[in-house]
Amino acid sequence: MLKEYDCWLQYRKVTAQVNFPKTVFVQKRGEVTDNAAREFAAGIERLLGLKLAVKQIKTPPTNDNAVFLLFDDKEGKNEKLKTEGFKINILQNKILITAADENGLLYGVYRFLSLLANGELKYDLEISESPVSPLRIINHWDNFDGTIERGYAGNSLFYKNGNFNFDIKRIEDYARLLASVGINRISINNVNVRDKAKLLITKEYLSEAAKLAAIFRRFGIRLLLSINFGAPWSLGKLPTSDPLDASVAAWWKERAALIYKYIPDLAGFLVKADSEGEPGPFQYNRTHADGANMLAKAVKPFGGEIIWRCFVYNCQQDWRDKSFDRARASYDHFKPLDGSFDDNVILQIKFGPYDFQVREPVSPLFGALTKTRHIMELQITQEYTGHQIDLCYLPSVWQDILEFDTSHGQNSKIMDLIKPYKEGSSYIEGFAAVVNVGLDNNWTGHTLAQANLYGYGRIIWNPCLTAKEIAKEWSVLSFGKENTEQKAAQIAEDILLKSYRAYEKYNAPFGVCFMVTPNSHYGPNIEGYEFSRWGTYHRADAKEIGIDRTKKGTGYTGQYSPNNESIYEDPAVCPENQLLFFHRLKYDFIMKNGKTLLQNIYDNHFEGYDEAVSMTEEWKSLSKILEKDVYKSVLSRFERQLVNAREWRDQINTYFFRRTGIGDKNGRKIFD
Ligand code: GCV
Repeated sequence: MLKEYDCWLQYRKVTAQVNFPKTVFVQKRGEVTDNAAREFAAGIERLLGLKLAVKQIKTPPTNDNAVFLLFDDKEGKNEKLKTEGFKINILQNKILITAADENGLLYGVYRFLSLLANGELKYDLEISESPVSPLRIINHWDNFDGTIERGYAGNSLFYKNGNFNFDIKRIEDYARLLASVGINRISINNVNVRDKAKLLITKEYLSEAAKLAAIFRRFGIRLLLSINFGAPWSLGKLPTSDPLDASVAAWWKERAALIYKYIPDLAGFLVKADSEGEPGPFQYNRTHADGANMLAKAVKPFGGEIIWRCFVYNCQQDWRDKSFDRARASYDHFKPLDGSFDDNVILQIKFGPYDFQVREPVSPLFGALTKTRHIMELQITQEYTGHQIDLCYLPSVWQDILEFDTSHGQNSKIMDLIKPYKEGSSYIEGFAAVVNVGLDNNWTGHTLAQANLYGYGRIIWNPCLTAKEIAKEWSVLSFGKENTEQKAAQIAEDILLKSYRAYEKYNAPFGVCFMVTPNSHYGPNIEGYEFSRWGTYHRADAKEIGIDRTKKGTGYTGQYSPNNESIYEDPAVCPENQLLFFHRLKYDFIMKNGKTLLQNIYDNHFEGYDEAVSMTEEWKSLSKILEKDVYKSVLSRFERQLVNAREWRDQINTYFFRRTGIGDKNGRKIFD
């Protein structure tokens, strides 16, 4: 029985694999610890039907047969337990969960419960873990009217009609889901801070935000607020928001003091500046370092940080002008500023140079910034990957990103660079991702899209986990492992693992990007962005397609380390899935499999659709096994996905057939 609302925390009844003590001793510390003990007892009650007695202690009794939730007393100094880490020991007469700190204890509790749920507890088991990414952030793009920018799972959990509006129980359940996969920060409002959202940093709204902060706090999650850089002018009625103007700096200091009165442990501000119409320092001829540092000084006395987005580009481009390349923008703006940011500024860089495309290269800023703290931004919500109608399992995307080698040196893959920041090294401090949840009962619209939220938490906790391992974990936790549940879990895992490749095949070919319907970003519109101001062109004509980003073209390849530059410069060695991002090629360009580019485009589109059909068929094999409503809701998404995949296949194939006049070598149907 799958309860969609519970996601991966199903906690179905199991038999204890080890002798289970009836008392929990928990070392006194703070409210996250109290919550960890509550979560432990509640989880055990659901899993084993056992009511535990929870007792607080100062120092652990030595000879009791009990569960112990303890802290490593040498907190911070202990070699083995790193920040937010934990250790689980199952002994003959006791169960020990020892943690470095309060968050670590909570994570240890969830890990223990998932081991029990999966039947993996045994005597002498010892597990020790700590998160690889220090910052594990969720970004909400929720608006105060209750809508969610790029949200596909119902309205906001936080707002309605211009005000806060939330169900405490639901927020608590949400915090539990996030904490169970290790999330430790959350921004609660859209980075486009418009209309009433500008009032979030005023007394009236802060008192409500503080209530949310209190819920998340118990789960070890600190709040971030997205702020509008123009607030001194628009809210404070100052004549300017110039970051170097003393009255502006003073306004922010005062504002920060007010905000921290309401939320003393606020993690800081998230800022989208000079981007897609949002105000920023450029308006005053100031740099982004000027802007970020001014804010950083305002929050510094309270231990706050400024997360400053690098999604800065000209969105008023003239499509006629071929000299300008949007892909260059982040690096061109931010690389020269490396080293000029205060130590409580963290740059948030989208994983690719464009915008969460189905396939694009990893941003050249990673590996290039050595004197500035930074994190990577991902998108869990499926803006370009099917709107949670089409299935697209995103850990497959993220695994490719983590495997990207920034310089082909020693330990220079993205996954190797994730560590706490140290000056002089290009360390990535963690991740932020735009979340995919809303008020839908199953949180994510498509039930299988829950795997993307789960997968985000898991992969940033441990970037060595593969997409396959995560799919397996999620499927078993969600569908179960007894009798027919096992088949459902197996099929869910299988479908998840096929889904990204299928989606990529029927989408824009070989990393050329942006053939989507303008604004909505769902479904094909091959020339939808060709003659617009957004700077995302493919420039297909009768003979060629793609942008030349080599030295002879826009020079974008030069932003990478020399090794990568030479790989991307040459179409013969450039990864084929990004070929058209870097090169302008003739349709008869011969690819590694000996077939032309055009024939590969046709093949992928026929195959992509066929793969969507076969995933649907696999799902149908569960018709007698699954609860009707779960089965039907997912099936109806697959049915819609087939319509979309067919549209992509036929529009792309017809477009290139009309352009070239060359048909499919295998004689499959292309509409003319
Ligand atoms: C929040 C893309 C999206 C926008 C989003 C923007 C951003 O352009 O389409 O909806 O705005 O990215 O990341 O700021």
